[in-house]
Amino acid sequence: MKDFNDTGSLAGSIEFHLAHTVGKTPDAASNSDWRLALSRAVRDKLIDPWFEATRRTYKQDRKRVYYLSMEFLLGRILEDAVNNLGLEEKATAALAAHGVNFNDVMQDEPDAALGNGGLGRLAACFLDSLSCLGIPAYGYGIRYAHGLFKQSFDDGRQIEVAEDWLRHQHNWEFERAECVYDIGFGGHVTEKGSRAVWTSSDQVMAQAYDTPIPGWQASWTNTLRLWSAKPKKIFDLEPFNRGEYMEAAAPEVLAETISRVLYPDDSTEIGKALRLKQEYFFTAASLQDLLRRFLNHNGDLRALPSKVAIQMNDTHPAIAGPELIRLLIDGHGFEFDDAFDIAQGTLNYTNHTLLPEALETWDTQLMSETLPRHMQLIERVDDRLARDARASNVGSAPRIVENEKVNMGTLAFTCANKVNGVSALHTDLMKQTVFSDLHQVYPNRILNQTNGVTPRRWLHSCNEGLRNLLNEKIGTEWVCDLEQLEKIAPLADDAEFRDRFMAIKRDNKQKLATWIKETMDIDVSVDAMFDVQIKRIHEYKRQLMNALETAALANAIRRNPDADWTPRVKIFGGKAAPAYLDAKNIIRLINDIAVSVNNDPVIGDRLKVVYPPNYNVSMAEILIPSADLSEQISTAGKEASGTGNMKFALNGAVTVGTLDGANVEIAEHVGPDNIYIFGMTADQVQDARDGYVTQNYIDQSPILTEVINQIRDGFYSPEETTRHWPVLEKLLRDDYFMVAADFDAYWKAQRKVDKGFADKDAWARMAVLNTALSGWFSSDRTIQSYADEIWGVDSLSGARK
Ligand code: NBG
Repeated sequence: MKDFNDTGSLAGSIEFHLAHTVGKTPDAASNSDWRLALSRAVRDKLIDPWFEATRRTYKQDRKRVYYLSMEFLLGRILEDAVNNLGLEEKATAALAAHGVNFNDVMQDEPDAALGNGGLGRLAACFLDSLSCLGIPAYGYGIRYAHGLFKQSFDDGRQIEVAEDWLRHQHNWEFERAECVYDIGFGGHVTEKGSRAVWTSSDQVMAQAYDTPIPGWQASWTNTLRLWSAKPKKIFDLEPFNRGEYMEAAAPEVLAETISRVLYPDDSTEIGKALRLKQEYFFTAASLQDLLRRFLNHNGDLRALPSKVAIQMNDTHPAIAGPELIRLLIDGHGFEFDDAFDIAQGTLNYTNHTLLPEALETWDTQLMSETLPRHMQLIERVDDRLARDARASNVGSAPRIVENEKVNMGTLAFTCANKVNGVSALHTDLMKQTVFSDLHQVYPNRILNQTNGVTPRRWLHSCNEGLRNLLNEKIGTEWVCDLEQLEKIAPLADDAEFRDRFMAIKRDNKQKLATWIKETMDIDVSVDAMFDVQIKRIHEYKRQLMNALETAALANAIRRNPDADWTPRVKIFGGKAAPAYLDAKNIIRLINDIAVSVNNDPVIGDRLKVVYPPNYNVSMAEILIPSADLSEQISTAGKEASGTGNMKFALNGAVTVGTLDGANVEIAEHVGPDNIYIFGMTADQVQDARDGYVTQNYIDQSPILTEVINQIRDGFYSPEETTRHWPVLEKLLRDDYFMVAADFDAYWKAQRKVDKGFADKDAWARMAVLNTALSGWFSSDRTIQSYADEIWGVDSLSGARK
C-alpha cells in the first residue's frame, strides 16, 4: 500500500486519483482531469491535520469562533492549498513527468466567486489567517450555484453572463447529506405565556457542504461550511399523478432558488424578499448547527458566550440576534431578558460601509410576513434599546423599527457585544455619524479593527520573484509574521538590492504585458509606469476622475508630443452592479477613451489605456505584482477601509490616494515621502457640501473644462456624439462624490508622480520601502486583534503566531 499522506508520494497519489477518482489514463487526461486528480491528492493531505484540529479543539474544550458571512470571495482554492502546503515544486515535477504544465493545470480552476468585493474577499483572507493562527473557527455562508456574474464588453458596454463554477467540477468539498436543518418561512405565531409556537407555512432544508481551509503548512485546518437549499419534499405527488409534471416539481424549484444566485450588488441591493430569505436561511442553519455542537458538550446555554463567539460580517446575518433569542426562549425556555443577554454576549458585528444606501432596512410588512416570530422579537429588542437609552439619558433615542422599516444596522448593534469599524478613520466616522446615538447609549461597544490581507496569497503565492528575494534576504518567517519585512527597509539604500527588486517588478510587468497582448491585442511597454485601478465600479471610488485625468493627459500629450513625458499604461479593472446604470456609463466611457488613446499615433507609447474584462481574484493576482502605481482615490470619508490598497503597497507599488479609509494608516506606516496624498480630507468634504456647484469647479479648471467639452462634443464617440451625455449630466447635476472639486489636486499629484517615476533610483527606493513598511497590514495582525479584543480566544499552542 502506498502511504498517500507522505509528501514524497504526491506523484503516486496524483496518478492514483487520475485513475480511481477521475477514471482516466495519463495519455487521455485533459488539464481539467489533471486538476481534479491533483486537487484530490492535495486534499488528502489536509485530512489528517483537519481531523487533528477538531480533536484538539474538543479535547481542550476551546472557545470557537463562527464567522457568519453572506459572501466568501475565495478565488482559486487549489492554488491556495498547494501554496499553504508547500507542494508547488513536487506538484510541478509530478505533472511534468507526464508532459503536463503545472501552471496550465492551475489556470484551469474557475474562481470560487461567492462574493462581490471587499467584504467577501476580507472574509476569505480572514479564513486563511484563522487557520494560520490556529484559532478554532468555522466560516458559515451560502453555497451559491451561481457566483458573481462574468463580465464581457460589447462595443465598450458591460455585458453580464451567468457564472457557473459548479458545472466545471471542483472537488474540494465534502457533501454532508446527513447534516441538514429545517428552515421555515411565513405562517403564524401562537403565544403560550412568554413562549410562542411559530408554525411556518413554507420550509426548506439547509444542507451542509464542507471545505477544509488549511493554514500555513497545514499546522491547523478549519472548515468553511456552506449551506445549500434543498426541498423538504422533492415532489408533489398529487399533481404528478395527474400528469402535471411542472407543478409537481414546483417545491424543488422554489427551495433551490434560495441558494441559486449571489446578489450582484455590494451596496444597494435592499428590500428584495428573496434576499431576506437568503439571509435568514444561512443564519438560521448556522445557529442551529453551532448550538447542536455546543450542546453536545455543554449542558448549560448560559455558558454560550464563554464558549462561542459569533461574528456578523455586515448586517446580512443580523437576523442572528432575534433568531438566537427565539431559539433560547421558544426552544429552551429562557425569559426574554436572559435570552437577550446570552445572545448579546455571543454576537459581534462588523460594519463595512457608511453609505446610507447600503445600510440594510426591511419593510416591517415583509419582515412580519416572512418571519412573524422574529418581528415580534425585534419589537422586544427595540423596547430593550429604548429602556437602555432612557437609562443613559440619550436625548434622541435611536429606534430599530421606524417608519415601517426595520433598521438592520441598529438591530445588529443592539444585539452585539462589540461593534467594529474596519479602519481608524471609518471607526471614528461611525461614532460621529450613523451610530452616534447608539454610541452614546453603549459607549464601550464600538472599537476599531483595521483590515488586513493574507500574505500567503497576496505575496507568497502571487509574486514568486519577490517571495524568493525576501526569503534569501530575511528567511521565511515573514510569511506568518509579516512585520519582519521591516528588516529589508535598510536595503532601500542598497543600489544592488534596489536593482534586483525592480528587476522582479519588470519581470512581472513583462508577464502582464504578454498577457495583455494575448488577451486584448494591445502592445504595452514595460518601460512605462503601470498605473492600476482595480475594484468595483462605483461613483464614490471615482474611476470617473481617473478617466477624466487620462483624457486630459492625452490632450496634453497631443499638444506637445515631444515634451519629456513619463510613459504610462493606465489599467482599469472592475465590474458594475447590473442595475447600476451610472457606473455602467462610466465603464463605457473608459472603454471609448481607451480606443481613442490607443489608436492615436501622436500619443503612441506615451499613454495606453487597458481595461481587461471580468476582473476577479485571479486577475488581481496578476495585476497587483506588476503595478507601479496604485490608485486609491475615493472621496474622503466614503471608503471604509480598502484592502486592495494594502495588497499593492505590499507588492511594492506606490499609492496615489486620498486620506480615506486605510490609506490614512498606510501613509502613517510607509511615511509621507513614500506615498502621494492629494485632495480634500473627510472634514473638508463635509464643509464643501453646502452650496456645492459642480460648474464652479469646472470653470476654475481649464484642463477639466476641455475634457468635459470634448466628451460633450462626442470626441470619444464620433459615431454617436451624445453617447456620454448621461455621464456629464449626472456630474453636473449631482457631483455628490466631488470629482470636480478634487480634479485639479489629482492632476497635480499625477504630475508629481510622473516626476517621481522618472527618477528611477528614488522610485525604486519608495517601492522597496512600501513593501518593507506594510507588514502591519497582514490579516494575521487583524485576526489576532479580533481574537484578543472581541472574541476572547487565543491561538492554539503549536500553531504559529
Ligand atoms: C467594503 C468596503 C471596503 C472595505 C471592505 C472590507 C463592502 C460592503 N464594503 O472599503 O467598501 O475594505 O468592505 O471591510 O463590501
